[in-house]
Parts: sequence; structure tokens; C-alpha cells
Amino acid sequence: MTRLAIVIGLGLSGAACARVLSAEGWRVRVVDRGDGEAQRRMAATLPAGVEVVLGGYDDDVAAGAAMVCPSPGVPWDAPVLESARRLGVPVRSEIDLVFERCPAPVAGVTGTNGKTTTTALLGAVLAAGGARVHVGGNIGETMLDRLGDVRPDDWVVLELSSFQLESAADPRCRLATVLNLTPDHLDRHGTMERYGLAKRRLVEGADPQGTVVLNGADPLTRAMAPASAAAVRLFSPDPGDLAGGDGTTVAGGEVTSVEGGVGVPVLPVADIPLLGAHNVSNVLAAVALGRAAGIPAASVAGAVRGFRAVAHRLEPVLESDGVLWINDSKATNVDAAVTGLRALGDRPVVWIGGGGSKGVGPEALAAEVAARARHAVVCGATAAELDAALAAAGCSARTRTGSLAEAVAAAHRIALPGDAVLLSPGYTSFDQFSGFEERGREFARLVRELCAAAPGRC
Ligand code: UMA
Repeated sequence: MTRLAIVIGLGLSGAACARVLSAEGWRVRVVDRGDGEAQRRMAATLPAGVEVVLGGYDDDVAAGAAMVCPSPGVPWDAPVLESARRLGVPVRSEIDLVFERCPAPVAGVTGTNGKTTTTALLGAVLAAGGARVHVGGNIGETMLDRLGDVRPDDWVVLELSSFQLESAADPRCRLATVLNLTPDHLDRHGTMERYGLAKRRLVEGADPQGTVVLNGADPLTRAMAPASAAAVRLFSPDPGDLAGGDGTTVAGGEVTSVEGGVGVPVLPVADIPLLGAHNVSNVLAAVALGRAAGIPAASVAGAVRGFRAVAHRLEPVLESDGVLWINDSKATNVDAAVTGLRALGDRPVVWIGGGGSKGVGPEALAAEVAARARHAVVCGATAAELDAALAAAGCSARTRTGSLAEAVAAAHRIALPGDAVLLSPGYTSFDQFSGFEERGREFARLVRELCAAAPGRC
């Protein structure tokens, strides 16, 4: 009898599971709590024979199935998964199936912030060594349905979220990095400790023949070193943080790889084509991983020099009349927004923030905005709490709006030549948009529209 797999969630990840399991001969039923345009559009892409049930499911939906595959958005302890476990039905995520089937070595990148940039950069660095490279995971492209194209001597580079890591039974990476750890996703994981444990799975699961790269300047990720059976290298712009071991740092203005105690200069920090000190750290991590993979220093340097900002991460939209508009919509947590603000150095900033809550209080973000922004414009579901926290932090130059469109219009009135207007919200986009990409695209569209309508100002 054909085995039945239940896939929960008809997003990118669920659709990839459905396609692959169906091709492997499983009877597949996809269920989703939603019944909207997005799910229907996705359902139309599935092969004939895949059954789709939209608009909700019971907690015992996996009864009688041989496997249940939850999407990353389904909490790992959701009643539907607890019920499956009680019934003895194996719970396997897309990323779990990727690790089981991938014929090539995997390089895994996690951390609270910088994952996407570092993943894309590492892909470029490994490709500079001459291998075929496949980049995917949380970055927005599934990997399970692309494994047919992967050969054993390729590299697979995966951006891995805490959701994906907690669902992977054996995340065996040849190269692995945890970039940093700051409060995020507490609505899902409950505590920082549980969030950190999910990230640490990448270190614990790393291939003992491989290399784990950890942030020497971040105590929480650095403390993960003993969990690794693989060689550990640290990265930090401060050579002191390497504690005499191997890794990457900055020495004499050069990104330097320390190998067997000897410093190998890779490229001048001034050649890094990305904004902000945090991106120096991302480059240090990618360089450490590239050197661990045996990529020549000159090839690594070439890949870094040729790299450009990933969309929605401190991405310049336009500069006109002395005002630089920057889309950092991917900053969906406090730390990322703080990093965005700091990346602009001394330039006066009109900051736009606010959005959907993830259970992290506004105080830390408000303190940073009060200290750095010339003016704060808040919008979205958390506008009121953020506005109150800004007032308490002593920020008097602030404007409270509703929608992103109102916020952009307000910033347009407020901005002066020499300012940067930075959308770096510190919150999710889900109060107004389908994701940070849609929010970023809408920001860029509004900016262009306003500037075209008022050419004297822009
Ligand atoms: N759904 C249910 N039941 C639930 C939860 C969701 O039925 O309990 C349904 C929703 O109605 C929706 C579908 O599941 O139709 C969406 O599934 P999903 O939220 O898992 O999203 P996917 O489209 O499958 O995208 C997922 C990742 N999403 C999440 O982790 C929330 C994407 O990361 C990832 O790029 C993609 O797989 C490919 O691997 C996005 C993300 O926001 C970028 N990640 C978080 C982050 O970066 O902070 C972790």
C-alpha cells in the first residue's frame, strides 16, 4: 500500500516537500490553516495527485500517516505535532530531509542577524574556488526540490533559521557558523536559552572532519565552542578575541586569516563594498569558512570585492537633494535595527520603525534610537508602545503615524539635505505586509513615487 505523508503548511517549504515526496512515490496530502490567494496559487503549482486541504486541520490530522512534514512556521511543539508523536508518526521537516539526502558537503550559516548576507557571500567565496555552489534555505529558496541537480563535489550553502535547526535531527555540516545571538523569536521559543539551544544544534551536529566558525566577540556564540566535535575557529575585528588561536581578524587595516599562528592578509577592510561594522564581521566569518575550505586567499578577496548588498539589507534606494533613502526592511528585530542605525556612523538619521511584535519589549530599541536618530517616525501595530518608550528614553523629535505610507510621507517632510532616511523597523512586517520583502519593495516604491512627485525636494 502506498504510504501517506501529511505536509502541514502550503508555503515554499511545504510545496517543496509535496513535490519531492510525490515524485518519490508517496501519497501526499497538504493541509493549511489558511485558505487564501497565496495558498491557492501555490496549490496550482503542485503535481497532479497531491491532495490539498485548505482552511484548517484537526490536531490528529496525521493519524494513519507514515510521516508528517511541518513547514518552518509550524511551532515544533504545536499540538498537531505533539499528537503525531503520540501516535508514533515520524515528524520530518524539509531541512531534515535535505540533510538526509544531500550528496554534497553542506555549509550552514545561522545567527540572529547577518545570516542572509553571510550565506550569499559564502556562496560567492566557495564558487571562487571553482566548485558548483547551490545556495538556499531560510534565504528564501528551498533546497529539497533542487537536490536532483546537486553532485557530490558541489557545495550546498544553507541559511538556517532556529526554526529549521530545531527540526533537523542530524544537521551535519562540513562548514558551520553561528554569527551572533541576540533576542529574537521569543514568541516562538519562549526563552533566550531555548532559542540559543536551537542555534547550538548546528555546532553540535557539525561534521567532526569539518570546521565550526564562531564569533569571538559574542560571548553567547563563543561559549558554544565546547559543543563542537569539529575544529573551531573564531572571528572578530579585535585580534585579542582570537585568544591566540586560529581564525580571522583585522590587522593593520587588512582582513587577516590567522592560520597555524601565522597571519595571511586577505584584503584591505576599505575594499569591503558593504555598509557598516557588522558587515566587516560577516566578511570575517565568510573568509574563515572559505579558508577552511581551502580557497586561495586571492580568490576569497576577489569574491568579497565583487559582492553587493543583498536586497532589503541596508540597501540604498536613491540619493537625491542630499537625502539618502535606505531600505533595511530585513531588520525585523531589535539587534538588527540597532546595527542598521550604527552602520550609518555620524550621518544624521531620520529613522522609520515599528511593525508586528515578536514579544520583545521596545525599551532597548528606543534607547538606541533616542541616542542616534535626529528624528524618529513610528508606524504599524507597535507604534503606540514604541512612541511611549521613545518618550521615556528622552526622544522628543518623534512622529507617530499609522501605515508605512504615512511614515514615508512624514519622513519626506522631515528630511534635510545631508540626512539619511533609514527604514530599519526592529519589528516584523506581518501587521501590514506578507513579509519583509513586500515591506521593502513598498518602501522603495513610495520613496520613488514621492521623489518623482516632488522633484524639488528629491
Ligand atoms: N501554516 C499553517 N500552520 C501553522 C503555521 C503556518 O498551516 O501553524 C501555513 C500558513 O498558513 C502558510 C504556510 O504555512 O500558508 C507558510 O509556511 P511558512 O511560514 O513555514 O513559510 P514558507 O513559505 O514555507 O517559508 C519558509 C520560511 N518561513 C518561516 O520560517 C516562517 C522562510 O523563511 C524560508 O525562506 C522558506 O521556508 C524556504 O526555506 C522566512 C522567515 O521569515 C524568510 N524566516 C524567519 C526569519 O528569517 O526570521 C525564521
